[in-house]
Amino acid sequence: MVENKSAQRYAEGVHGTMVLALHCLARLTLPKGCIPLQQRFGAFSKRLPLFMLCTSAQCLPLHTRTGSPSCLSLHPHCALSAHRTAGTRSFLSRAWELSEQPLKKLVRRPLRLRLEAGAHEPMEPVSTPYQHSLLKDRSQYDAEWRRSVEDPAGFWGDMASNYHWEQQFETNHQSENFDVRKGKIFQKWFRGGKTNLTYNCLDRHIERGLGDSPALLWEGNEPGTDKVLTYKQVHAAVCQLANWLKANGITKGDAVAIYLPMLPELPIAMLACARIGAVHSVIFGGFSSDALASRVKNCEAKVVITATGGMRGKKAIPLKRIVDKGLAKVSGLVSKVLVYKNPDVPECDWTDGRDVWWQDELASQSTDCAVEWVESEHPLFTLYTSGSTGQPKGVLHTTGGYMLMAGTTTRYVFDLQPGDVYWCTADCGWITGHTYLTYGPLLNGAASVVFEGQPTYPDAGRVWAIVQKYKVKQLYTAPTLIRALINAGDQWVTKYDRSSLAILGTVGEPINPIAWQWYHEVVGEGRCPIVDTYWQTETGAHIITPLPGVWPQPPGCASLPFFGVQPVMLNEKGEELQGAGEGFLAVKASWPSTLRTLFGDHARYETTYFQPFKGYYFTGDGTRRDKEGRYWITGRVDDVINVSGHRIGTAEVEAALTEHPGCSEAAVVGIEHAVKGQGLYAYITLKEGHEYTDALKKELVNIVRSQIGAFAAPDVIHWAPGLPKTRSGKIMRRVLRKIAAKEESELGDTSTLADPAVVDALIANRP
Ligand code: 6R9
Repeated sequence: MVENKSAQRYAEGVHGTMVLALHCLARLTLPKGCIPLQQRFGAFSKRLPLFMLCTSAQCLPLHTRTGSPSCLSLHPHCALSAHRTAGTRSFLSRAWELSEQPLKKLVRRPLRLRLEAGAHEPMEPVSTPYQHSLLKDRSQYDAEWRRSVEDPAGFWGDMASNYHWEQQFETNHQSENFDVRKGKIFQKWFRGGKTNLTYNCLDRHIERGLGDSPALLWEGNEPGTDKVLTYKQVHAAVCQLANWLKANGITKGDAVAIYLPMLPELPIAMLACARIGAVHSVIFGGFSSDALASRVKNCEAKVVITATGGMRGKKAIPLKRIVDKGLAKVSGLVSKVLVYKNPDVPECDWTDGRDVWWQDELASQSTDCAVEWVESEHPLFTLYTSGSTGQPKGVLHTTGGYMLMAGTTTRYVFDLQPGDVYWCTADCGWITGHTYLTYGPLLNGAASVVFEGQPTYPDAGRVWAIVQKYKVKQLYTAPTLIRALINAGDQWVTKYDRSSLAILGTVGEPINPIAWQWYHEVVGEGRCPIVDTYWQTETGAHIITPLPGVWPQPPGCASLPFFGVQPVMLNEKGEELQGAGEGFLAVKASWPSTLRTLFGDHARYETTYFQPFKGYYFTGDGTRRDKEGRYWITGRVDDVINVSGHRIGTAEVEAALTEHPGCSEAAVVGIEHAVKGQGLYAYITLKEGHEYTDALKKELVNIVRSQIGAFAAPDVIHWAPGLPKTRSGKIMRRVLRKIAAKEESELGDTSTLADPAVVDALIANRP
């Protein structure tokens, strides 16, 4: 039982939502509208004498376990406290319920409420003692940040001296136009400089005697399968592949598509491209053949590097088969497919003349390959990400600025130093696997863990077994995985030695405070600062992030800008808001790793990022800023949904659904999901003559799987003979979101709907 003295109540605003969390003891009279847990959970709830009220109307207790005291997963954006129960390291979390109107009013007024003597406010910043190796304290950060924005060329010029430049850049190396009214948007960093990212990741360390240190620590899908590659070994493999690429006609500026599982060959392929100035485009192994084809076509890849297949838990993914299918749709473009024979998935089809084996071809290549020195603004990679229209965007990053931000953020945010064992659980198919699995750690001479498998295979202890095995010092992962591991139970964590851990990071979506606290308390035993890093594919590197040990960290807060980044909070009119409040998150000036364009579509680049608020880069996210100037990211404000930290454009999913011959119209919205953060909820209108059946639901889900990938499959299909549209024919997504969230009492004004009756029909039709 939770002891009386530890009962707490507080109200906290996060995500613009005022939340009143009531931790009631059984004796307390419940306010109207609060449903006792007992009622919801039956006998299990007897161990949770707690009640919660939430005005966001989104907070529902979603997961329970009947084992030892455990956590309930909650609405990911809500602030809530958790405290340890006597005698166990587990947390009891709180269930949330909807409150009724009078209480809402009460809650909305002050930010924090104290409702009972002895209550305390648990969401205070957490101080986790840690001595940062570069920054003494907050005032040093303040001074350096100020210099970085007042004298960007000087500041980044100094930082750049940590890297090798074959040709020194000019003193005044930086220029930009961030304002569409003044002409074309551009950003240039390190003008006149020539460098090479792979040289800086590998050769530089070998030259200073780190050649025999581990660079990549590969952990295979099956426990017990592993491989250590030193800097020298990675260098040799990179050179062999770089030589093969050259021998096959790839030169500076050519595009190479990479579709590989998480084998060491994946970062090696990226580094090989960068060594010769080729532009890599990594396509996530979860993408379907259609998605692969559209990306290969868009980036104009001449070569595809793939594998026979890859293992995810017990499942084999036939990557080569997907490539064959995809390339059939873009015939004539790709001249060579280099196939890594993965012994776990040995079979695949073969196209003579086009397909060649990695193992055969590379063995005869030299392990030395001259570096191609490239201008600082030479393209490094394109990476496709979802936007608010159907067509994915090819985000293009260039060499010098990206290198500087990748190296510097990794050094400061993870306090990463040569020899550290660092593990980022992301796949290289996403930006995090580029900046913080490959380039950032290698630029800093660290050992980066590359994990092929699934974090819960063969059991829920795998992550912690890997931490113990490699003595991981910095662990970087996503809130969705943290939530999944919370649900598995603390015993999986505590079974393994985590004493090597020093810093814990998260990325991909706002982290709910309960997940934050579990990560801090259970995983890190209260010793490890948590860095909740906010950034995007487009920003190339962290832009708002804590720095470990430099200031106390409130759970769920991305906090302060990294060096060189000037965030602003804007209102709808694009005016900068001062002080505490809430608004749109934008950035005022260029930082070194800003995306330079969308490949082949500079106009879309300007429209997407620079048109919405003139003079600013618009992130697409909302933010809250507290009176201490800290930023709390509140999530996307556009039609992009964040599922398990993966960005999915609603328009992309809608386009796939309407490919079905029976589908007349589709509208997709996000719903809260306990583990994934957000899930996809699709409203479907069928064409005349088609029947609303369960079999058809399956077909619709399958079409999304095949056009985009399984991770984008809708969680719910809601039959919608009519959609709520304005008289001008625009779908009112707000109404769809409310119905999906079962918040129809909060639909708001529907008077502009062409046919308000469709709303009732949709509610009646709810699956
Ligand atoms: C790195 C990455 C970017 C979107 C971004 C935002 C969300 C990422 C976050 C976060 C709150 C954080 N996001 N990190 N939201 N707190 N620490 O995830 O890139 O796949 O392009 O997604 O993810 O909504 O706009 P990407």
